[in-house]
Amino acid sequence: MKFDIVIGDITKFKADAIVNAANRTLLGGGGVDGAIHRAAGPELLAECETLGGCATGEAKITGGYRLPASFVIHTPGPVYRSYKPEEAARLLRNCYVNSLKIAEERGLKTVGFASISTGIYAFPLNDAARIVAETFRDFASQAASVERATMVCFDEKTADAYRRAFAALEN
Ligand code: AR6
Repeated sequence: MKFDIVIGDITKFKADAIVNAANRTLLGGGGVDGAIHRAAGPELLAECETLGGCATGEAKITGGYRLPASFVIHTPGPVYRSYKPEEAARLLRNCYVNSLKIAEERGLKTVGFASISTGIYAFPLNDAARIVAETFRDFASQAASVERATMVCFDEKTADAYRRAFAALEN
């Protein structure tokens, strides 16, 4: 599994699945979650309504409907201030690991991730980027179907944090 970074709108990203920074209701919200629901259409909410929510750090998959992506993996990240930092870090790592596990179970090859928890949920960006870099590195050796995990960053500042964290792994 390779991992990389692009800047762009994840609702336009072509991949087998995109990963949504959801909340525990899975019924939509603001930020990237709102954008994904708007772009996918009402069928996405209808499917999400059947799922019964999702615990923080877990993940559930739906169709992508009107999105270019075939599937959406929904994962509620931690609200940073609701946990001790180590627990927030563990939960954020779980978001990425559980999303990748679902992608593996479905035999998916390409997965685009939103920057989970670093917007409204206020997880410090550089800490989140380091956790993601280490999680991707650790998962890469066990990945069978997933060939590429891409961080789809909405702005330059976010992309830069992931760039630096991925580069730090190589040193
Ligand atoms: N494409 C890619 N990234 C985006 C897009 C987009 N179209 N729009 C925003 N981002 P956030 P969270 C980036 O706040 O912190 C929702 O209400 C954004 O710049 O969307 O996990 C949910 O329902 C930031 O870098 O997610 C939850 O209640 C990143 O996506 C809550 O927000 C994540 O920011 C989740 O908060």
